[in-house]
Amino acid sequence: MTSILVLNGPNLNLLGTRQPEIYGSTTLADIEAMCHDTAKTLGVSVTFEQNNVEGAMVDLIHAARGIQDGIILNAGAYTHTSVALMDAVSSVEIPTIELHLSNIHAREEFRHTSYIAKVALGVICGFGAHGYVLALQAMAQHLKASS
Ligand code: CA2
Repeated sequence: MTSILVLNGPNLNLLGTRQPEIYGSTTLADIEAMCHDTAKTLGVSVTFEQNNVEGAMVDLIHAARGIQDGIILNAGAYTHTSVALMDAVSSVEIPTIELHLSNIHAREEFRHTSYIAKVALGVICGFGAHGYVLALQAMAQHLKASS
């Protein structure tokens, strides 16, 4: 079965508890449940992870090699700073969709830069928690078309 890693970065464990005006009131546990429901309808399997540590995220991306067919990556603030995550994504050669809850281009200037976008298949942002559903649909479609 096609398997997709959904990897979330720093502070996303706080979703639904603070700043609902920016990130909504859905918790990460709600999003995980949505991803598993969506995966079921798409006929794929999802592994859902969150980590606050950049190096641990690099390790999770490396561990996906040969196991996961696609990665959906909300790297949080590391999106805008991490050459290490960019290199990890390009080294494993697994199609990766960059995902954000908020529209990073409508926010502060420093959020307009993404190291992940340079090596990503595509980018989805601004649709809140529904973005995870959109990203899973897009990845499942991409993997089907390229198999
Ligand atoms: O919009 C997104 O998904 C972001 O990746 C979220 C990151 C931010 O640094 C990116 O620029 C865009 C921040 C995640 C922080 O999540 C919180 C959730 C609730 C309360 C505080 C932070």
